Amino acid sequence: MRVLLDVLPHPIKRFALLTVPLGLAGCEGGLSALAPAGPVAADIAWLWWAMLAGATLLTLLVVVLLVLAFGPPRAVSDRRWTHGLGLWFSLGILTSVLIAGLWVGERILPRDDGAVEVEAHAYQWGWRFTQPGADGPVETDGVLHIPANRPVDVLVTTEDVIHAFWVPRLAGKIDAIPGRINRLRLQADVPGTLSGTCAEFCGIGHAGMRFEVIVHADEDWPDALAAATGGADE
Ligand SMILES: [Cu+2]
Repeated sequence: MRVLLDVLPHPIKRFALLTVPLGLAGCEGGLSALAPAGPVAADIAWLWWAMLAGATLLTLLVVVLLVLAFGPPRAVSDRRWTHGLGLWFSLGILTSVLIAGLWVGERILPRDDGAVEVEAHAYQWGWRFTQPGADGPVETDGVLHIPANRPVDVLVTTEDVIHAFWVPRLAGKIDAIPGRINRLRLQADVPGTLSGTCAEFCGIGHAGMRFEVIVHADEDWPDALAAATGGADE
């Protein structure tokens, strides 16, 4: 990094010093998919980095070609440029990213393996969750309670317009569609509180359509559900 800053012109150096820390700061925090808190999110974060690496290599190829185009003419065969770099290099990277995407997409699918099932019901503008308690379903507003270290399937639906359920540190996002139930697999490594949000613009109250996911130790989960009183008041 120091070497890079030494060779950069002064205005670019100042811009980089200002923007790089700000950009990296955006990768932390409650709604960052790059701070995974479970195996599904870890797979997705890994894919994100793989795609970034592929995009970086392709961008470097274009930049190098651009720099060479402004330099003195060189004797390089057309075949090497078009077949070697233009075709095989690009195709190799795009194929690798495609395979990685298919592999991760397959790994994070819900399976018929006895996962805990909870329901997420979206409305303008909030979330109502239903969890399986010892004495019947437990409804909560704005707070989803799940056990740690167990696969959880969230059955997502809505009563009005399209919303999207997203807990970036646990899984990808999935649409909530009127008249349909969509299933999303997630899993949390350790107990704690995570943030979730609606990820589909759904009207004037969309920006405030946040919710919490409280992850309990597996043995504490039944008691936590029994104590849940229906609101974000724990
Ligand atoms: Cu929304």
